[in-house]
Amino acid sequence: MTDPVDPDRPGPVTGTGPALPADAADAAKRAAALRGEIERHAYRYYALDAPEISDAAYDALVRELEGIETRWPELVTPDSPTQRVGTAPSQAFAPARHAQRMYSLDNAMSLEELDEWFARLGPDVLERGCAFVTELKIDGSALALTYEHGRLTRAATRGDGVTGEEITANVRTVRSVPLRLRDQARSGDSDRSAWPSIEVRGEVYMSKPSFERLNAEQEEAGQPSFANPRNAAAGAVRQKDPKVTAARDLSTFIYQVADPRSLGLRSQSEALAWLRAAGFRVNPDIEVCDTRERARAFCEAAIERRHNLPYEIDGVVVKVDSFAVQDELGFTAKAPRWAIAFKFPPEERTTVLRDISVQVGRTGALTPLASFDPVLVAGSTIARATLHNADEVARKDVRVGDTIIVRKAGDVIPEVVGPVVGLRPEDAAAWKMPAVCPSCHSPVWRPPEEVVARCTNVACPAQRWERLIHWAGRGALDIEGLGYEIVGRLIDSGAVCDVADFYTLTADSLAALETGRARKDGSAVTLGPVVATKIAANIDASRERPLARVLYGLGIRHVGSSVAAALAGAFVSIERLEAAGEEEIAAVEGVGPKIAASVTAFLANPDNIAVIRRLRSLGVRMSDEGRGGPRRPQTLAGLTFVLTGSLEGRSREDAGNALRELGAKVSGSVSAKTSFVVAGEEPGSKLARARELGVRVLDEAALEGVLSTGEPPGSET
Ligand code: 3BA
Repeated sequence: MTDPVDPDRPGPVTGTGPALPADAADAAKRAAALRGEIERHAYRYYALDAPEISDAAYDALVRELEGIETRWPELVTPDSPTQRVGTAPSQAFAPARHAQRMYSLDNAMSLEELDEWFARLGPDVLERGCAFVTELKIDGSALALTYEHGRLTRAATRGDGVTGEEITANVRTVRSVPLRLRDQARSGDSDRSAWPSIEVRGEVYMSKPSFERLNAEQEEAGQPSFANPRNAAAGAVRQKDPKVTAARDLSTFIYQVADPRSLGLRSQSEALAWLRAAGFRVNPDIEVCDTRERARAFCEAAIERRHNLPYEIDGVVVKVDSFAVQDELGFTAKAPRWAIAFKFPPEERTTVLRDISVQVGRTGALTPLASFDPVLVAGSTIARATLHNADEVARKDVRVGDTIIVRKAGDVIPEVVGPVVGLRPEDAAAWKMPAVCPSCHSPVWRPPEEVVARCTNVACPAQRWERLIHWAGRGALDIEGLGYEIVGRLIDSGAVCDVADFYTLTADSLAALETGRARKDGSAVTLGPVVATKIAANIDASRERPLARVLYGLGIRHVGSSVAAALAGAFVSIERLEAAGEEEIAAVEGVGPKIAASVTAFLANPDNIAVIRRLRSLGVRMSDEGRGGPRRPQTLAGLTFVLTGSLEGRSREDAGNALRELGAKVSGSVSAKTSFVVAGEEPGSKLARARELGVRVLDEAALEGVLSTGEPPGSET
């Protein structure tokens, strides 16, 4: 679903969707109805993972509500779905005292310890047919949510269990956190004020895919990556600016009602069902176990299952189901006796560190990389891991020749835990960041306050290589065929030095490029006309990419793809961005002073300006002017279109660009991955192929419908 609060999302699209209500009274009614409906769909999407309507349709509802709230600001309520971001950034975090203490959990570090816990419960409890609830132990950050009169009034971290930090503004941006409780969960009369004050607890976490995406973005922006999803989530809820939290794609699983008896609940399983009905996201992967054997089996099975889940877990929490039995068992000084955290054995392996090499990034950042004997860890073989920076190498004190412990952070990213010092060879020397760049031998410089050392040479071939690759990459100008090999060859041959040079290449000059391989007779193998023609066409097509991609492709520090989109939306053409002052840039939603300074510095550099001038003279557009204003919502993202035959109203190229602007991919050939084929007059073989593969076919009218509304084709076409 397109994020209704994404700071990068363009504002309401005027001229589409329902007209505004006639007067304030109608508007109030419509806004209330929209809020109810949006909440219902958000609940279905975020809590139940079962959306009823398309993302685009959902967006349309949010947009309509935004439109009404813009026209009648007095109708904005703090719990409106449009208000997830908007509260002023908090200063520090105020202390938040918990209504009931948040205990910790005792750990069982093995199945034996789990059995000991069962034994400690005592025969009385077990003989009375005690049931257990087993819950996956989400590896996130504990969270307490307070609702008054059914409305979210406070969110807090656990802190020391008595007092946490107040992080309400940030948590409001997490879309699985309901701003209002669902009425279905409340027994009795319909008056909202009849809700008792309620506190619930759970875990806020970042999914594995979101974590990987975040780290990729951090890298793109030249920022340090996060070690694991737990740190990323904990950091995200403690941001000064809720917009940053909003951009982090956090989720929640709620598992506890602080005072369940006040709601008439009698067991943990009832509490979980209540939480789900009240609108919270509750992990479905729980089991009510009649015997300890079943609970034990759930724990054992989870050791294997953990790798297949989209979020990280670090164990299983086993709880006595009945609150009556829980009350009998009570608490120790720090934890309930009626619950235990079964912790997974860590998946760590040892291997031998063979080398610490240094990689040069496109911004010149030097990153130490550990190479070790391949080992199988948590389901896959690893042989390399980043050591992030020199401080990290020093802190871990890993040396070439060391036996090292390796694991996977978040079960995906290889990580060096540290050396086994007892096995260190006598001659192993501490590692130092080289004083010169491994690629160009220019001096390395590390600013006093920074952890990252950089090659100081802008003309460094390794940096240049990475910069050129970045320009051609997926999120940037997306020029298929320009990978490491060919770009490397183009640099070596002297054909390409900066990104503008790509646009001086022709099919002929590319065809003659030597690939570095030789035939038996010693003659050089060249790229050849077929591949060359394709690449030349791809380069040509990239001239028309939207401004956001160009800005991202330039590789300005701190300008990742979402910042690039914000800048493109605000300035529309590179000329206007060049003309803008630093303050004006800093004022753009989602930008800010640090990014603005970086953009201004980039544009103040005559070399960069020269490249931009050349790009322009070589036909790269760098402007969204005449493309229907600011960037349109990417409602067709993830869909692939193929155009065939001639269209009456516009050229195929034009239609392709219009589809791309809505986020679609436009391809030249039909495959099983094609979402839609648009068939004009005299379509030819692509239409036949589409029929063969069962790919849906649109006529020109349907295409125009898609382009004007921005909605993906409905199921009727
Ligand atoms: N259940 C963490 N504590 C949990 C309510 C008790 C508890 C947890 C849990 C104390 C998870 C300690 C912090 C805390 C709420 C105190 C879970 C998880 N149950 N499923 C028994 O998934 N990480 N953590 N949280 N109160």
